[in-house]
Amino acid sequence: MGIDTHRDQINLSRWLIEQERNHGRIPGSLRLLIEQVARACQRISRAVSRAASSGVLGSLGSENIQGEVQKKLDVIANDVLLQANEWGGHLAAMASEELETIHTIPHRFPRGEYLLMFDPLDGSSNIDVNVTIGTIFSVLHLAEGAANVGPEHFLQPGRKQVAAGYCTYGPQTTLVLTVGHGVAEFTLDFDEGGFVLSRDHVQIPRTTHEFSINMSNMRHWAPPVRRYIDECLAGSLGPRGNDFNMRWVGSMVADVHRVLSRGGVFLYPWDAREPDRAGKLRLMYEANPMALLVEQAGGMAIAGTARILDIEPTGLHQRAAVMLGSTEEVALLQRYHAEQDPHSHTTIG
Ligand code: P6P
Repeated sequence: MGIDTHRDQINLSRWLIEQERNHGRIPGSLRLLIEQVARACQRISRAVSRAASSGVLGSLGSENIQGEVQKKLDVIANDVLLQANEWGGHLAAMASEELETIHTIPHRFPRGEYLLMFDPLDGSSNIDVNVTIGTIFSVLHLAEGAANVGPEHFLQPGRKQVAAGYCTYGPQTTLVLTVGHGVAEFTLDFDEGGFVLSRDHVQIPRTTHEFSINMSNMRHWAPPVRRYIDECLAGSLGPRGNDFNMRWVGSMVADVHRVLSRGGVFLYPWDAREPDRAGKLRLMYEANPMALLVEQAGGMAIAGTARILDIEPTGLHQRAAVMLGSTEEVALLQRYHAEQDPHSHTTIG
């Protein structure tokens, strides 16, 4: 007897309508915005899966505003998100890792109450080697009465996000989303032609024996991170009394999705080679959305001693140190940062 995999499937639209109608958790305008973002991710997923055959792998030979080599798919993904979201009437403006300043809504379209930020294609150094990459997005409310929206309106702490999520483009195309009441995971179903609920009420295990960090940077870490990783590496004979496993995909969406799926701790810490830079990852459209998802799933997300969601932003593209995942491990990291010699390096946050 065949297994009816489509019986009672809840698709993204139904889940969002239930959040709006049954729980009064989101207004219709936010529901429609999220649906537009999801449809854009569907289009990006198709572009990624056809990249080789359509000749859009590789670099453009240009750099983005971060001074990073721009991949063809970075620009394609960015354009898909801008075009999909500028006409809906839900947004006042958008900000992207690929754009130096904000993208205001053209006058021919109505303006809305939300601000959308995104990293259109995170992990793009993995595109050409067929490793999971993804889109990360964050939604804020435009301040009441704001007339001409500017970059300053985006500079809100992560705890103010009204929605956040990411979409992985890997063996499956998976959308992971929070609207502030837990985390739900949707998987792109080609028969359905859209995202269907694959996991609701996602919870990160409080404990883990798996850490995720780029070990090649070890000699450049601040003492608290070095102490934590050294103890993990010491294994069952060391102070932790357990052996630890390590995973590092080098694509934040892939590494964070693993943490959300089975627990773990993900770190991209401050690096002594760039002492004036808090970290590599960007606060507004990488650290903040991932931190909200992790906290909504029962985990923790810190930048050192500070909670990531409490960092007061000063720039659209500012960076942050990121340590997130299973609560017991992140709490230990936070303690080590609090204990560190105040005269040693102090990381921002
Ligand atoms: P590294 C991808 O370029 C990215 O921004 C994140 O997705 C990822 O976690 C990190 O950088 C990987 O950095 O230094 O290991 O290549």
